[in-house]
Amino acid sequence: QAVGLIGVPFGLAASVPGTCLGPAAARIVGLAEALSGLGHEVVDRGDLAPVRSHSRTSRDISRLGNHAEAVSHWVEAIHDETLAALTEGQRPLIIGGDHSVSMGSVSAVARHAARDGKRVAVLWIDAHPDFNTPQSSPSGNMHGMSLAFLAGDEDLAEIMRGRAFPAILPTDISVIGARSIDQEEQEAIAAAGVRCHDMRAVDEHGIRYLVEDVLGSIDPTTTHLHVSFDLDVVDPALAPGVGTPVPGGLNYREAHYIMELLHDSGLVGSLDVVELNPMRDIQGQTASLMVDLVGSLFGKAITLRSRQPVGLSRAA
Ligand code: DIR
Ligand code: MN
Ligand code: MN
Ligand code: MN
Repeated sequence: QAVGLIGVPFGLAASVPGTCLGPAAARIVGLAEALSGLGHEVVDRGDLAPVRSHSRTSRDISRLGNHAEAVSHWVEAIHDETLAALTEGQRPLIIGGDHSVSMGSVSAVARHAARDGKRVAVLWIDAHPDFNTPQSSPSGNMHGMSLAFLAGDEDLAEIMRGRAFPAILPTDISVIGARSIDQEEQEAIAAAGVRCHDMRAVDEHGIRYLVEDVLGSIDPTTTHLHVSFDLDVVDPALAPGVGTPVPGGLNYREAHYIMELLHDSGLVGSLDVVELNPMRDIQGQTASLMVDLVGSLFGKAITLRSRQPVGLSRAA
């Protein structure tokens, strides 16, 4: 299956400017070449620009968060392009941009999966669970609201301007690597029943146990798995090129091991990699790490080995 590469040069939903340069940096350090080097056919769909005429409502949505109008236009454009990639039979790979891009990509994935009679499970690999709402957000930055939007928050639904998609069930959402969670956000996650494996869980159980826990419940005949990787999940010492660095993140091997296990599972149907901020990066270090991590998810292995899939196939 060809990889449908979509660049999203948008960063107004984050607090720190610069993630709009993410796709350019990813291309410069050789993202497409890394994938084709692993034997994948890559259809580079280019970088998106928003089309304002998509708007279906004149309603004022500015109360939803900072730059809500711009976020909405971009989310629409991302949604439509991701849906087109899926319809053309490609496996979408979305390069951000800030994490609001996942509102567009995952909503499209959910819509496409529903046509095939499937639902969507989301694995959110991030220092933040991004489960704030316009009411709970301390910052008003909409990249901290993406997962709440995808879980069906009714106010945030206005971002889609009439496009409907099946909300992701909270029980189909897993977070790995969280270590910065706002008070109300914490309560909302617990109330919804989202599976949240924070950094302490990584300490206590290790990556393999947690990834098995996430994948173990996924039956590929009924469920499409979308992975959303926020580079700030990695420790800032290794990934300085992000807008909101938080100490105590994944180390190099932990980050790669997640991607390797995901590859071995054969379950990943779509991926976004977000929050690369080249303005904060040091000599392309984080951009290169991004490309290497994507490589691990797409089959790069240290040595030749047979796949040892975790999850259902292992239990069976
Ligand atoms: C914070 C930061 N929870 C907020 N979120 C970030 O503004 O809602 N997400 N940085 O990646
Ligand atoms: Mn299909
Ligand atoms: Mn995020
Ligand atoms: Mn984050």
